[in-house]
Amino acid sequence: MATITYPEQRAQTQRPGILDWLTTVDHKKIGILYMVTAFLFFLIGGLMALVVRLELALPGAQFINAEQYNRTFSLHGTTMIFLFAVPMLAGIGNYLVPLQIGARDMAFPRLNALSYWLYIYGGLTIFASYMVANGVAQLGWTGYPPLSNAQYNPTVGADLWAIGLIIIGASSTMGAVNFVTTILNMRAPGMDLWKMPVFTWTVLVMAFMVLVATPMLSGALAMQLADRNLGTGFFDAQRGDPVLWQHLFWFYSHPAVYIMVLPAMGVVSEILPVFSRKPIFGYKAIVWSTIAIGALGFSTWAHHMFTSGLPRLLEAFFALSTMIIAVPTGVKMFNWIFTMMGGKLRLKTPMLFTIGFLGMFLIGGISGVFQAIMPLDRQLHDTYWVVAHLHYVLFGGTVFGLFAGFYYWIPKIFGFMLSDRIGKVHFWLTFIGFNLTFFPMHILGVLGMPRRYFDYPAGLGYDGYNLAATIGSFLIAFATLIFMYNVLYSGLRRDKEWAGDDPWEADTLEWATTSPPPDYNFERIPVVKSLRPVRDARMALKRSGASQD
Ligand code: HEM
Ligand SMILES: [Cu+2]
Repeated sequence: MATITYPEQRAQTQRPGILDWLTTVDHKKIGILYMVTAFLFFLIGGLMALVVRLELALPGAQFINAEQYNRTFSLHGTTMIFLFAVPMLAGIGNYLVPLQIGARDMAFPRLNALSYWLYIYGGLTIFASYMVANGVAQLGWTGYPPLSNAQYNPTVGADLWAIGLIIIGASSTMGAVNFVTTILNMRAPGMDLWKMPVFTWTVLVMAFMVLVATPMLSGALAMQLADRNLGTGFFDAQRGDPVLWQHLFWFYSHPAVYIMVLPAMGVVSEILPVFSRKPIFGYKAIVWSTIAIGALGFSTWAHHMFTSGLPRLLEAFFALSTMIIAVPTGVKMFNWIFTMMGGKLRLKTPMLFTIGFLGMFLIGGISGVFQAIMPLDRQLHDTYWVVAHLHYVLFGGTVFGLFAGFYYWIPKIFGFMLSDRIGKVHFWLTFIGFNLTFFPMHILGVLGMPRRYFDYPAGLGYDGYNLAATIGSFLIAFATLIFMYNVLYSGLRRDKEWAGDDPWEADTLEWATTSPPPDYNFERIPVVKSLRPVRDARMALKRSGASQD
């Protein structure tokens, strides 16, 4: 296997200029562009969250009015879901999938670049509504009618919101076509589907979900645009049915939760075995449960609509299907726990974030089962309980998984190790800040504090919990600054700690090439004989007594 070190390789290739980045069709560069852009949107969405939390720190209006509040939290939700979480995972997938399957690039490199640039275009369209007077949509991230009907919200902001989302949908559909084709057709010799790394599996299932779910949202948005601008009445209470929007929206947006969470589950499934020094427990069970989640994910959407007056029988169906989907998730949980049991755990930063993921996602999953119980949901619906639940899933799950992945793969992507000491500070501050922010929201929800309100009266027992949540959110922000400092510090210091090809003694093919990989990924396409080809090579080398450089 090639063992050119990073500095030598850097000397061989020229430093890439800005034009090189703007015109690139290399999946690795596109992956990095995706990740950097999505991280910027995470910062922007995070700033909006801080504004929301500052407003709610104390009872009474603080520094923004109700309308500004509505815009801010709406754009926070939209940004975090559509411009941060989904594209960030597409970025990691873009970078890693070809490497993990031993391919030289994605199947359609130009389409890949087009997906990325459409994502920018869609993001700018959504944010362009800031430039228009009264422009920014304030419909929540769900755009429910009647609020989104023209007579209640005649601004062009709601149109830009919908158009931007349609563009983003086109981008992720193209990305999904690319992933499916790449994974099904371009695997290294010997890598049948059952020797494919779990992360690649999760990206495959995620891509199928995108292909099925996204057209539903795009169609619904087009109908909403027609209602607003062409005088149709699909979602009008007199001529059409506002609840139809809810069905179409959640037919996309419930699967979207798994679109955001499955690849994060893939990330932790890569890290757990490597940092437990054991093979993953029950590989096939993990893959089958991924497929099951992908399929069942389409049968639960109306659990978001228990208060919209569905027929009782339908409600019962959706309550049941929601509880059933907890089963494959539980299967995974046990697989992960058994992977750690009896292993030699290495508690480095990637592993800490992975364990954080397991705990936080478990809490989010359990609070979700609470909401599946219809009579209970009548009480919890549209309270802060839901805000707590969704952040335990999307922050505790996706974001913790992402940070685990960053600490694990940045050495591969850039060639240097991140400081583990600073990483641990980052982890603990995030962990404490996260729980301080979102755990009290469960209690606020049970006490009846409604979500999406810009204020609350004193004396209802809300004050202390809200203040705690605001303090926690600033801890998260501080932790994120520490992460950025870590990347800069570890990357810019003179005595950088070089990663080498395989710093973690890992299993999967991305560790078989140099860090960072050359343009063509692999000098020779590796031949795969098991689930852990890099470990096989390492063991063979050890047996033959040769020293590994
Ligand atoms: C950086 C830390 C974060 C903080 C402090 C935070 C805070 C909040 C708060 C307080 C709300 C409720 C606003 C309201 O109901 O009036 C909210 C809503 C929301 N957040 Fe976050 N959030 C954070 C990160 C995230 C992340 C990472 C995601 C997704 C990946 C996310 C997705 C959402 C969504 C979808 C909503 C619902 C918006 C709506 O109801 O329309 N948040 N956030
Ligand atoms: Cu759902």
